[in-house]
Amino acid sequence: AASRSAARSFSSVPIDPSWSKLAQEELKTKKPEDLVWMSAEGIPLKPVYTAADVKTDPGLPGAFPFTRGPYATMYTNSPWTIRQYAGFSTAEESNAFYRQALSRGQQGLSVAFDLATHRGYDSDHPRVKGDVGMAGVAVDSVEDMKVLFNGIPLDKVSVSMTMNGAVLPILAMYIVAAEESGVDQKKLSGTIQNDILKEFMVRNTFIFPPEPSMAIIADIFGYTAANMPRFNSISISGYHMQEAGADAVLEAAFTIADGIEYTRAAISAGLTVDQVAPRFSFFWGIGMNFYMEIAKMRAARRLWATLIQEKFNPKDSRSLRLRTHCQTSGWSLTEQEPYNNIIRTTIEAMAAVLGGTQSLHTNSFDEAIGLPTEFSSRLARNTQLIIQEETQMTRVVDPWAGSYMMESLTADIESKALKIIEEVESLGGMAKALATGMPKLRIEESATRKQARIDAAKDVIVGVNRYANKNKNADGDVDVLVIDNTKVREGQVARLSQIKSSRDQSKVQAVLNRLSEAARNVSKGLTAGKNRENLLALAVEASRARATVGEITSALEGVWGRHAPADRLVTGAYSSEYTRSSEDSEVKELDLVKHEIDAFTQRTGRRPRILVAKMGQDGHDRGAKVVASGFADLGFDVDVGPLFQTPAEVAKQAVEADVHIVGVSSQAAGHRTLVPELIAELKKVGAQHMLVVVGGVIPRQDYDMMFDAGCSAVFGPGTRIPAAALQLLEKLKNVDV
Ligand code: DCA
Repeated sequence: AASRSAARSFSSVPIDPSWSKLAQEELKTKKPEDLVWMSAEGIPLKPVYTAADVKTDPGLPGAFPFTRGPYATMYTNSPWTIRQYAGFSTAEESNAFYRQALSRGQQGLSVAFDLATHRGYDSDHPRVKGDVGMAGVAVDSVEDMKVLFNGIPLDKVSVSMTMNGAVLPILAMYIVAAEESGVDQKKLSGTIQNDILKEFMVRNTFIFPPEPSMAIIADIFGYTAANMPRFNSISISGYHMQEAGADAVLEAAFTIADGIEYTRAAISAGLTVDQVAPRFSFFWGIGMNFYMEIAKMRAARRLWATLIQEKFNPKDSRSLRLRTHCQTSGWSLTEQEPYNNIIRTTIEAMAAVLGGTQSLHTNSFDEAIGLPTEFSSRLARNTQLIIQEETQMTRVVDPWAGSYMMESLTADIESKALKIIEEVESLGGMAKALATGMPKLRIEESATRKQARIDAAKDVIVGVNRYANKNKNADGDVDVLVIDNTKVREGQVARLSQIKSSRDQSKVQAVLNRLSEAARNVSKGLTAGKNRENLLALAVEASRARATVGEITSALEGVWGRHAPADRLVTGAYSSEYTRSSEDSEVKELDLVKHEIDAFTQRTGRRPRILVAKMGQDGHDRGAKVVASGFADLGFDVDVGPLFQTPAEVAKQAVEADVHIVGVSSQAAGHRTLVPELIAELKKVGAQHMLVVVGGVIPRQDYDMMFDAGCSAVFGPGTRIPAAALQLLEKLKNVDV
């Protein structure tokens, strides 16, 4: 298949003629052009590069345009920060984990919050029953935050917090927790993610509508610029775009475009570029396309420097310097043969390091199966320690500079990304572009194509679509962390009621009223510092008074409302990529699916209909979207449910749409609580005949629990869409519909 697709197009890619002659002898019947490989980004990778391919001098590290790194000496003087992202249900457990990790080589902290906290709900809220303590630590008030950092010197250890939706209460509680442990906010070093644009694009842990969300960010910029000089006020994130299926060019382009939009937001709020941009930081996902990832990081640094210079003309050169965190790709991890993931992560970590990252998280090998254990976390951390301390890779700055291939690839990514950035700018910048749906659709289209390439085995994944181990249990069962979500919730609820009974209620109410007043002023278009109070300053006061995350959020939500996204589905991308590149056997499989669908339609008078549902606060919807697009392209009728549903809401929609199948997508362990509840709700409304299937990150250990609860099938990561469709059509034969 590889040579067939290569032969299709690339006679126009210039290949060195002298080399072509040499190559021709070895190639026999093939042509040198047949060796050109087209990447997902639409960049041809040639078998050989020469000096003629290099058009740009990368300059020196630490100097404009920073292609080779933000610092002159890079790792030769100070290596990247080993910063593992973690959070375990309760503040106590997480604190113990952080302290142990720091004593064993970790250098900075990175806090994962649970989904309830992300979405601004206290742990006692009925909507978040399945979410409390899942995929991160539950924080309801400053008391939880104090436990979280107990015994950790916050003036020395830098702390990154992945928080976007509930960014005001969380950053405020961090400031107050530090203050009450004797560390002034001036001394705090670290990063708050605070990147709401990508939430609207891909990650979905927003709370408020876009406009007030941008006002919150500008207020955080203003507050940190004045009070927290060592703190990075934002982590502008491409990572989640890559996880949602964006290729390297889309990831770089949309992320830089976001950064430009944030700079503009700061300037409209009365700040200067040099007050904010030096404390902007970035965040890349690093996948398996090794050269591409290194080139992406180099290209992005150059793009940022060039565009910020051109658009905002800063005086401080630090405004031009792109500093970044990287995380190895969660998407690239497979449930099948999970130990392969250690190898993948190592290679990705090397790409991040050779690309010049400032800070790095390496994934645990079991993350496609469940939440990481202590064992898998240790291996992940050691992966970085080994690269940092055993390989001597830190001894040279940007060793790829001057590589014909790397300089050429860097320039290719730069020019392709620049075109997309210009397209976004011509729509009026990222906020406006988002409103048109363009970035989201581009990413979803890229994701769907990628899935089709994998299903057609055009992109090889060892152990999944090639070289699969027939003996499924060869590696034994991998341990996963099981969280007793009910117990975590009970503990949180007890602490909440204790706080609420011991605080000065009138003081809390007074500051919450001021927050609502400030929110109203935001809606009137007033600017912080001049004619209204700064939202973060108010959240700090509220946190000191022991207001909770949920209360601070509600005070604002009462004015702004909660954002409900409109949804669109990509069509055609799956089937076009699939048929274009498939082996005959795979095309036959598609024909079989079509045949079965026709048979079903004849039997029942309508096409098979599936509702793809997301329950709880887990906003990861790439899987759900790809499945929905794929099934629609195969000929199913597909309904896509809104995000953040309760089981009862899903059951209601399933009945209203009269579907045959409810497909639940679960990425954050909520299925243990939510799937049994959904099945009970379906029974209640007389829809027990509907097939319920679950897909996503479902640990093997949970499969029996899912089947016992009444699920018809469980589809883990790596499931091919046509295979899943055939299995469901087979099951529908036994259902009276
Ligand atoms: N020579 C001299 N000083 C150096 C060198 C060098 N070669 N390299 C780094 N430094 C300095 C930096 O200037 C910085 O000092 P500062 O605090 O006064 O600015 C300090 O050493 C730390 O280095 P830095 O590169 O800023 O690394 P981190 O503190 O780890 O920050 C950054 C990395 C990406 C900027 C930050 O936003 C971050 O940690 N992000 C993580 C986001 C995250 O965890 N997300 C989770 C998903």
